Amino acid sequence: MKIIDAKVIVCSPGRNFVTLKLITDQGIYGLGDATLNGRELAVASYLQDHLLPCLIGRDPFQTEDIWQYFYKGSYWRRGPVTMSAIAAIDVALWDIKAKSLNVPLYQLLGGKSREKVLVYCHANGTDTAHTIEEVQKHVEMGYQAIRIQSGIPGIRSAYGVAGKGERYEPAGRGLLPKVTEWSTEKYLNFLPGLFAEVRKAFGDDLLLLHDAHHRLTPIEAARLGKELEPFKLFWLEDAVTAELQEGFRLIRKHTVTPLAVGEVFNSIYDCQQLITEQLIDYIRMTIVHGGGISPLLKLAHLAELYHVRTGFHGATDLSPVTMGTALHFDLAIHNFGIQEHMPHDETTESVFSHAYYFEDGFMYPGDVAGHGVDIDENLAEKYPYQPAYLPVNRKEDGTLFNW
Ligand code: GCO
Ligand code: MG
Repeated sequence: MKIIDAKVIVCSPGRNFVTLKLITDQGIYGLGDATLNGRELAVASYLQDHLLPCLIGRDPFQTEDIWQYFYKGSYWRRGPVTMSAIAAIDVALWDIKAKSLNVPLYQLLGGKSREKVLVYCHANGTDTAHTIEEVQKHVEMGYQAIRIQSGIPGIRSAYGVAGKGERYEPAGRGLLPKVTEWSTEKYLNFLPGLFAEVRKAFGDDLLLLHDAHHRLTPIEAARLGKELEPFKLFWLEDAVTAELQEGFRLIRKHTVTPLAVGEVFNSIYDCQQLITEQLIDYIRMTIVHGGGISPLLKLAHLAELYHVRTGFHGATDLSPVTMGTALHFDLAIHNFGIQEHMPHDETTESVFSHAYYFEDGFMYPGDVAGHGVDIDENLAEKYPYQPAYLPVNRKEDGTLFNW
C-alpha cells in the first residue's frame, strides 16, 4: 500500500480546525487533526510545504519509521507547530492501518481495557450561584465528573467563564487578541468558598475538578491545594506553568490535592521529571499536540510505571478527529484516568461526522473501523478560515501575565 495524495483542509465551522487527509492507492484514506489554537496556519504550512512532499510514495503501515523520519529527520525537534503536524500524519496513518485491517483503532492499541471512558465536562458561571446552576444542569445530563470555574468578585474576566447563556470558547475571532484581567489574591481568597458551596449543594460523590490555568507560583499553588483538601478534588489542573518541572516538588511537599498538568506539552521530555519523581497524578498532553498516537503510547507506558494516569485535554479546539482518536486510546491503555469532554457546537458537528457518543457520564469510541471520524469536505469549504486568537492576560497594574 502507498500514500498517493495528501490534503490539508483548513476550515472554520464554529471555530478553526486544520485537518489532514492522507489518501492511498487502495482507495482507503486516513484523517488526522493538526489544529493549534490561534496558530493554525503555521501548522498548515509546516505540513503542506515541508512534510507532505516527503510522504508521497511511503507505506502507511510504517507508523514508527515515518514518525522518526519527521521527528529526527527534520533536525529541529519538538515545539507545538512541529509536533501538531507530525501528530496529524501519525493519526492519519493509524486510521489507515485500522481501516485496512477492518478493526476499530483501539484493537491496535492493546484492545479494550475497559468498556467505557469516564469523562468530565465544564460547569462555569459568572458567580457562585450561577456556577451551582450550571453544575446542576450537567448533573442532570448524567455527568459524574465536573470541572468548576467561576467569575471572581473584583476581576473583570476570569479564565474559563462565559457570559450568561453563551458557550465558553477561548479563541476570540478578530485581528487582535482580547485582553483579560487577573488578580491572584482575589482568586485565592474566593476559590475555597466556591468549592465549599458546591460540596454543600451536591455532596461528596460528584467528582470535582478545577483548572488554575498556569496562574500561580508553586507556593501559592501549595496554599490553594491545602485549602481545597476538605473538598476532595479529583484534580487541580495547571496550578503553575510547568517549564520548571522541579517547581512541582514544592507543591507536592505541602498538599495531597491531586495534580494534573500537560495540555501545552508536546514531548515526553516536557514531563519526564514530573513523571519519574511522581510529582503529578495525571498527565494531560494529548494526541494532537504531543506528536500523535505513537509517542503517546510510549508516554502512557512510562507514566504507568510511576502511578501517573492519563487525563487528556479535550477542549473544543481539539477537533472531533482528536476526540475520536483519544477515546480509542483511553479505552485501550491500562493507566487511563479521565477524559475531558467539551462538546463541539452544531456547526462543527455538521462538518465532522463521528462514531463516538456520550451516554450516562461515559463516552464510547464506537465500533467502526479506524478512529471513526470523517469530514464533509464540501461543507467544510463553506466555512473558510477566520483569524482568531487566544486572549492575553494582564494583572490589574498592567503587567503581562500567563493566560
Ligand atoms: C482546558 C483548557 C482549555 C485551553 C484551550 C486553549 O483545560 O480545557 O485549559 O480551555 O485554554 O484549549 O486552546
Ligand atoms: Mg486546562
